[in-house]
Amino acid sequence: MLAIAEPQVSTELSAEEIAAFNEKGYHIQGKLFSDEEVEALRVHADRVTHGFFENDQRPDGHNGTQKEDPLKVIKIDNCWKADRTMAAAAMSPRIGHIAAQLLGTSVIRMWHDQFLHKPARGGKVVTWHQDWAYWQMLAECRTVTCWIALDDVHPDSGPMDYLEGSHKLGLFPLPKGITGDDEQFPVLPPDLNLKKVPVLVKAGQVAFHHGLTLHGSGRNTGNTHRRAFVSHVMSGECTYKPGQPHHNEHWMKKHETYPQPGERFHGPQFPVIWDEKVMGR
Ligand SMILES: O=C(O)CCC(=O)C(=O)O
Repeated sequence: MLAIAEPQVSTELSAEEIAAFNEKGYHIQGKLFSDEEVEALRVHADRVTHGFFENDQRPDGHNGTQKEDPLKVIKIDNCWKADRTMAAAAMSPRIGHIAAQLLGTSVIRMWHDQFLHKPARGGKVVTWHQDWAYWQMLAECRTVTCWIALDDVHPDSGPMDYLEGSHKLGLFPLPKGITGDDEQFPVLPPDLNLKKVPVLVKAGQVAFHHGLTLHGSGRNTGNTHRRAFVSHVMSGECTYKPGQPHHNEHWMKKHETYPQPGERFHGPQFPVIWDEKVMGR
């Protein structure tokens, strides 16, 4: 396991950066993970993809391999359970501290992580969506997605695009094709006249977005992989609202401790990754 040393870089945000996140719905952070850490994450993500697990637990979900479909966007959920290096990154206090400042809260819990691999010259379209649309078992939209780039992202590698300010427009209906299986990017409604911002980041940088920010990504037509390790996190204030199925609901009930409807999330499925009282400097 690679020890992801803490702290390595400053994670203190300025008031201007927080105000810009509230205005635009995203925040692009400089390099939070070193080249050595990124390389370790690539190696460990590859191991998990091929079924080599360090722990006695498996990830919570794996959508298949590129052997079945070379264009497939590989998605593996909750790698943190299977691999200690991936756990250290998904639950890094660097991520937790920044997320806490963006959400204006003192406690951050893991919602779930996801390794995403859009292969070179492949990887279909991830259609426009809002993360919280899939997470209605969280009663409050107090979430941030922290997208850790494991490769430099180029204009032709199928970068994620944000629609700036879309988080202020409320919840849109759930789209079809979220799984990265679309052939083409759907045309945006003409009245959605928002700036499209491509996330062109270097490996080790982290892009943070609000749970209501519309985003998606096109095909990877380039010659390089586009891998990302994503830590989806929530405020410690979030409460459980049953109704819409989610894999977390199934897995949380495998433990002795999990929230009842209306209670705050707690229990081993949702580890605390930042607590200002304990970890704040
Ligand atoms: O990486 C992508 O193309 C999409 C990622 C995404 O939808 C997310 O992390 O919420």
